[in-house]
Amino acid sequence: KDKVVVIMGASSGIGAATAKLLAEKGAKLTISARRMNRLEEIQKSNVGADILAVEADVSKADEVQNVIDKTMEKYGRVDVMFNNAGIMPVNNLSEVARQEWNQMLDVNVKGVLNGIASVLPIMREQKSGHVITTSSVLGYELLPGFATYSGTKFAVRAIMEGLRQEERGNNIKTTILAPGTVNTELVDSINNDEVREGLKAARKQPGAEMMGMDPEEIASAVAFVIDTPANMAVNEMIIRPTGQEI
Ligand code: NJP
Repeated sequence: KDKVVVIMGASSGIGAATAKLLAEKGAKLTISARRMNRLEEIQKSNVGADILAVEADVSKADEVQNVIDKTMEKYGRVDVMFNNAGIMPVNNLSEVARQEWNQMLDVNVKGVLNGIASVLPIMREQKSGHVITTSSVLGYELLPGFATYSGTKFAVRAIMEGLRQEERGNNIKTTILAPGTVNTELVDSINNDEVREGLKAARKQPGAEMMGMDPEEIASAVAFVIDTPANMAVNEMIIRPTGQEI
């Protein structure tokens, strides 16, 4: 309650669900993504809540910095930075999909670094802050076809643990959020037709409810870590659907 929370990748899925939940809880929000129409829908469905919407492509450092500058203009502080934007245009390495590799590195890795860089000076000055970054169970495990995506999520985990070690003395908390399958639009970013349609079909199979979570369920976990007392930081959260193998 009352915390200033910036959510990158807030236009759908986990980010949008988190924005809605935190708005209900009375947080002061900045929501960001490329699709402004989606961000405006979130604003409209939470009339009375403090929600600033700022367009940004997380792979562009100046656009991420602008999100934080606008947040400072409106609220004067940043308590939580949620680096949640991500894409998953997976393919086997043999496809030599250079463009997909670049996109994944730009959004999933550099996007997170851009987010961290833009809030660190502020959080150090405040002598408090919390950086939450969405990795994945694939930041711990490997699956054929997902090697590059996994690589980006392993990288994010390393960056976040480095941040924890460097900034723990400055009262800056870090949380790595590592979900298993969440029923969001992420599946649409898969370029490999077979993988994408296979995953979509799996959502309709009997028992699918034990193999996938709703973004609202992940949002409640994010709200929990934001609410922890000052002396307690949940540094890693692996959240799988109960029936998921990897
Ligand atoms: O997916 P989705 P999720 N610049 O597609 C934004 C991780 N994860 O909620 O720009 C700025 O509904 C995009 O906004 P827009 C996953 O890797 C998921 O599932 O308008 N924003 C949208 O708001 C990711 O890190 C699962 O297109 C950019 C958001 O990112 C996080 O969860 C499992 C952007 C994606 O929302 C949220 O994904 C797992 C850019 N260049 C990890 N590109 C899962 N769903 O199963 C994309 O282990 N966005």
